[in-house]
Amino acid sequence: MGSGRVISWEKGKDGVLLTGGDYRVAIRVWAPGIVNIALCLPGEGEEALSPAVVLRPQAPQVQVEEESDHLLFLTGALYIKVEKENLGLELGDGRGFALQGRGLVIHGKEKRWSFAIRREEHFYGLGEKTGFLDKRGRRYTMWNADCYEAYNEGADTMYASFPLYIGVAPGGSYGVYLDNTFPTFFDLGKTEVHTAAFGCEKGPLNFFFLYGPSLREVVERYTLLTGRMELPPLWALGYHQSRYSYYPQERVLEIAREFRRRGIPCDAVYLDIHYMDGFRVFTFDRERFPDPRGMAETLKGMGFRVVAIVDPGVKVDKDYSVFREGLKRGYFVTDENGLVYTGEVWPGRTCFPDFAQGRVRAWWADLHGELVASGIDGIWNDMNEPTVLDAPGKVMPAHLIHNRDGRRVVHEEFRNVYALHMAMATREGLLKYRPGERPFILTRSGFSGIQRYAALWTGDNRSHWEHLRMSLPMLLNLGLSGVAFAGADLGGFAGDVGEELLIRWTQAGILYPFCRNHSEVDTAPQEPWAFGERCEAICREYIKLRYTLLPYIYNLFYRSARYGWPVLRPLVWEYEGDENVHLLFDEVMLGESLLAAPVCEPGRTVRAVYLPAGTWLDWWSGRPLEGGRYHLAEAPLEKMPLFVKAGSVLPLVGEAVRHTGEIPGRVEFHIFPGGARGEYLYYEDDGCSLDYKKGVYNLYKLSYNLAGEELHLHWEKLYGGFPRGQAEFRVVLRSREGIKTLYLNGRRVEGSLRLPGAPGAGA
Ligand code: MIG
Repeated sequence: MGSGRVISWEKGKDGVLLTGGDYRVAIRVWAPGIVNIALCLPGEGEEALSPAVVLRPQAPQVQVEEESDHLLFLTGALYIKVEKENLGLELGDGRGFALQGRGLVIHGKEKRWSFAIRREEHFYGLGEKTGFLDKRGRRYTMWNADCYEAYNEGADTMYASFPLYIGVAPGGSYGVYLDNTFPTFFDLGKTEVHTAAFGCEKGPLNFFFLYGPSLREVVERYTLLTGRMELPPLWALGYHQSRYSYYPQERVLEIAREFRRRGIPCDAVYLDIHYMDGFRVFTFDRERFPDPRGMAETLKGMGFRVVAIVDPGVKVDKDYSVFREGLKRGYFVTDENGLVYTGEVWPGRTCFPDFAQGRVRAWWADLHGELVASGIDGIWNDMNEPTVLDAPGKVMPAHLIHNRDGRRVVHEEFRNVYALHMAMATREGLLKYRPGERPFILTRSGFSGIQRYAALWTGDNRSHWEHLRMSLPMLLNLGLSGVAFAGADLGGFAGDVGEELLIRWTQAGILYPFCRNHSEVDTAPQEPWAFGERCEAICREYIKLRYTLLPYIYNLFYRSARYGWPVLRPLVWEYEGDENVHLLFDEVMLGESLLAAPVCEPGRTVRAVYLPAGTWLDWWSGRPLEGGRYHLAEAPLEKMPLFVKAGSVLPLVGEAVRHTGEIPGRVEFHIFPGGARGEYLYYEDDGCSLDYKKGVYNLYKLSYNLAGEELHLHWEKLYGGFPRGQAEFRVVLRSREGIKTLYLNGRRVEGSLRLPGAPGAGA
């Protein structure tokens, strides 16, 4: 145990290199509040950063002072103290935040850093892990693997890995991102109750300390480091219907028609693996789908998009051009002798594209041409851990070889970023064949940084009440791990859903940033109408609510793209100072204004809801409730407790729509008066193209203040780059209690209130 002491140190332009007996540690400040700490062992060079990292060091000023037993770095708000004796680190801001390191430990093959767990500290992040919101007391491994059988609260590895944890304590918050794509571990007080440790056996012990001091700032820094999402197309935020599998094409059309006939809004239907010819990727089964293009056009006419599944595995079949080409050009993963590896997946014997190679990604991107030409709008990447059905643990051998453009990389090192690279290729393909349009990619597997390319769903959950409940903390922690665009299969994938579960799951599911109903082959029907009128009516109402909220949700996506903030948030995000919410896993906030308490147990018709300080309005009745305490909320089957913070301004869709294509022109602002003032920053663009990156969008600010019986509204165009934006916005006062007169920008308003928007197409 132990790691020896610092023998010498030298200062570089962005940090310090410490040399011990048999190791070196580089400490570099990358940006204010982002410190990189990398260990180098003898014989190891400094390893390149993983593709998760997109930030480049900005080298802020660092001052170093040496004392007999320690070194002290001063940089911006932070100080870093390094004990020479054992490399103990102390990081702090001198204003309440202080984190004590427990030193570096190299023990056999294992190397790890650790920090003392602080008083009342809770741990979040870690991406897609099951269990409750706070991960304290648990140990997790980062290793992408199918977890169909092991999908439960105690699961260790999952489909996607995010080697990030966040510690929140009264003194302030911090995060640690470990940039190593090999299997890594996070032991947050399990082995040693008062120690949070993280490390690995292989690959670099290279981590980034992310300072807060608020949770929000930690996530902002993490997403500065690993990137933020791009704006998805608006249709991707609607309600989506999927099943393993809808076929033939007549059945797909029938599903779409059912939605329209029943007046249930929906934006997309999914093609699962049965659309392919013998599960060969990039083909259609021509008997089941004689005319995919015609089908897609009919669907488009009804306001539907089509998302098709694409797995990485390529069927071994000498008459199949994708296989022949891939084999001839050396595009598949091989063993150390260059022999192509095959494993069993749906098509039978299957090869796996080596996405580490740039030319393989370019080839894969090109293969999407025909899917796009067939009218496919979005791509769904599954089995991309990758999963091999006949391999031990469904994981291909660790010693297989990837070729990272000239450098041989073993599968054990590349596996965790396999799906990330596949998503890069898929994105290239969609951009190539539909230039200027926002790609929509859904992925099962991933790694830190996946948020730049794809939305993520949490894989093969089950139609069990526990899985409905578990979806909330999973999505909350994904949101804190940079993946704001995430969802769980609404209704549950495996097993048979029942009426009550589908109702409760639809109520909760409309809050998921990615909202898709999906279920496994041979399970009970799971469409909103599967259980008769009562269920259908309730599901319809909640799916409609999703569409009512879409402008607000879209604006949350805008904020996520800009700042990395989650869309679905744990209460601790908004009320970090309120210790009552630190463990709350079954209440969620959709942005800063809406708080929902989904019912996750059968037979419940009331539930306890904690409301944080302030006044909250019951969404359904408008009744005000005082926060800072628990309330018992009525929750009959048709009601999910939902609250809006008094003082909020929300952009909502005023009329019922059938799909997102009908939203433009129908946005209105709803004011929920409360307190003396409120404001809202409204973002608007075309919802589909990449023009927003060139400034084609509008930004408005609507604010109000309540002075006695006068409500003063201020409407301001902060930026106007999208002349085809909505021409006029209606304002709805959700309560006029105590309000006698209305003013807009200083002028008294009689009658209905309308705000001027964009100048229109002519401008
Ligand atoms: O389980 O493509 O997680 O969503 O429907 C077999 C078939 C493979 C796993 C995915 C699931 C999908 C299914 N796939």
